Amino acid sequence: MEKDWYKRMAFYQIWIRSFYDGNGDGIGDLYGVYEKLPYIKSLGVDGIWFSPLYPSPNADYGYDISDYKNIHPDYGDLEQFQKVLDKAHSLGLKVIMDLVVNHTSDEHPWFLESKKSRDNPYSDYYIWRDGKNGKLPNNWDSLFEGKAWEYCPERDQYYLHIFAKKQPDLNWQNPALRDEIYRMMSWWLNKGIDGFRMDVISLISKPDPIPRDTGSDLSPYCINGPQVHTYLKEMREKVLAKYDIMTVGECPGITVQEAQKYAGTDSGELNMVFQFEHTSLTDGKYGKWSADRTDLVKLKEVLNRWQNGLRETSWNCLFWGNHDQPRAVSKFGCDLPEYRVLSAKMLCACLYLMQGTPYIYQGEEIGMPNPHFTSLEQYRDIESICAYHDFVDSGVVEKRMMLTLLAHTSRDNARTPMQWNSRFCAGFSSAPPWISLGYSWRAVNVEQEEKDENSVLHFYRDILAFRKGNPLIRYGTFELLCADDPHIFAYVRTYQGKRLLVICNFSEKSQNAAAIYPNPEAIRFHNYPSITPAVLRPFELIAAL
Ligand code: TEU
Ligand code: CA
Repeated sequence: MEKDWYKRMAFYQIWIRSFYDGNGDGIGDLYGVYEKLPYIKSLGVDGIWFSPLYPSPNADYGYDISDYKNIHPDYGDLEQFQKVLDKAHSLGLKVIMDLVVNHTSDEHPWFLESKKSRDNPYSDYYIWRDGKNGKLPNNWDSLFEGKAWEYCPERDQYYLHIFAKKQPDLNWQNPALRDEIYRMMSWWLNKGIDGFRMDVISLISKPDPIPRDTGSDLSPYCINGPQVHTYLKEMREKVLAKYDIMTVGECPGITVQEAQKYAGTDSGELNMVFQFEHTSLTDGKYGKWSADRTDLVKLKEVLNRWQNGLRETSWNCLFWGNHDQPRAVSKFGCDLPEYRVLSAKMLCACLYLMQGTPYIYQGEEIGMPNPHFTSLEQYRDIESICAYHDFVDSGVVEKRMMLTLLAHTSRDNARTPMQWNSRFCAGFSSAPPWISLGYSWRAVNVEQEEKDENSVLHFYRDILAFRKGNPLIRYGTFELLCADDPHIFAYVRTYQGKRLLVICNFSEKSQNAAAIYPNPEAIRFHNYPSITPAVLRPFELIAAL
C-alpha cells in the first residue's frame, strides 16, 4: 500500500448544516449527504472532510462538542453515519472527520464534572487558574468572546477559553485526558474512517505556569506551545501509526519552518497542515474584519514561498475557502454577473494546478458568491455577532460600516444553504432553512450548471480529472513568473521534460502579456471562447502544455 496516497487526492469539505436536508426540517443532515454522494463522486474528488457531526449545543456550530462518540440528532445517528461511510467507500471516496480537541463544549460531561470542585476525577481536564487579587489570571482576550477567562463560583477559579465562553480549553498536560482522547480517536478509526482534520491543533499546548503579566494577545503564548510536538508524536505512536490513514492539522499563524515540524516528511506527526497566510493578507486595523482586496503581489509571494518551501520536505494543502472564510469568488475574484464565471474558473486553475492536496469547499465548485447580507439579524455565527457588538457598541466602527465589513468577511458567507436548483429553497430543503439563502440561488445552482457545458462546475471536473495521476502536478517544480506584476499571476510547473504554463489575470482590465503568452495551439485550459494572442482579458486564464 502506497503510504502517501493523500498526495494523489482531492478532498471535498462538507459543512453539513447547509449541505442538503434529507428529512425536511430546514437543516442539512446525513440523509441528505447519502443522497448526494454520487454528485460528490462525479466531481472527481477522492474524499470528503466532514466538519463536526457530533452532538453540540451549537454555540460554534459543532466546534463546541458535548459528546465525541455520537452524531448530532439534527444530522442523524451512528447508524446513518455508518451507511454514509460504507456508501462513500463503495464509491471509492475516503472520509475524514474533524477532530476538535483543543476544547469541548461547556456542556460536555467532562466539563460538568470538572467545574464541580477542585478535587474530582475530571478536575484537571481543563485549564483552571486562581484569580490575581480578585482579577482575571491574566489579560488575554479570547478570539471570539470577551476575555479568555471565565469565573466559576463552585471552584472559585477561572477557566481558560481561547474561543467562546462555551468552549473551555482542555488541559493536554493531563495524561488521563490525552489517553481518553486517543481512545476516542481509535474508536472512530475502528469504524473505518480514513483520517482526521485536526482543529486548531497548533493551540493545544499552553505554557505552564501561565504568565500573569501579559498583553491581551494570547497567540505568542498559545500558538505552537511548548509541548505541542511532544503530544503529536505521542498521538502518532499511540494511535495514528496503527492505521493507514491521513491527517491534516489546522495551524493558524504558522510559518513554513514550523509547518515542517508538524508535517515534515519524517516529522512523525501529521501529513500536512492548513496555513492561512494567503487568506489573511487583508487583515488590518480591525483584525480580520476588512473589505480590502488582497494585494496580488503579496499573494504571489506567499503562495510561491509555500510551494517552494514545502516541496521536498512536506506537503501543501491547496484551498481558497472553507467554512470560516468568505466565498473564494467574492474574495479573490469578482462576483459581479459578468465576471463571476470567468473569475471562478481562473481561481480554480490558478490554485489547483499547484502542488498539494486540494480542499474544495461545498458550493465553490459552482462559484457560489457571498450572500451580501445587509442586517445583523441574518447572521448566525458567534464570531461575527460578537465582533459586531465589540466594534459597534464601543463606538469604534459605525453600524453601516460594520455591516459592510461583515458582508465581506463573515464566516456566514460560506454557511448559506448549498444551491441545488432554482425551485423552493434552492432545492436545499422542503422547509424554510435555518439560515437565509444567498441572493444568487436562482442563477447559480447545480442543476443549471449541470446543463451548461461552460459552467464553473464542468470546469472543476476538467481540472480535477487533469490532476488525477498526473506526475507533473504531483511532483513538478514551481517557478513564479513576473513576481512584481500587480495584475498577472503566472507560473511554470516542470517535470521530466514536461512543462505547464499557467497565466491568470486577476484584474477587471485587459493586460498585455506578450512576454509570456504561449503558442495558442498549446493551450489546454481556457475560460474565454476565443483567443486574443498576447492580451489577457478581464480574469482570463490560460494554461498551456
Ligand atoms: O478555526 C480556527 C481559527 O483560528 C478561527 O479563529 C479562524 O481563524 C476564524 O474562524 C476565522 O474567522 C477553527 C474552526 O475552523 C472554526 O470553525 C472554529 O470556530 C474554531 O476553530 C474553534 O473550534
Ligand atoms: Ca434535516
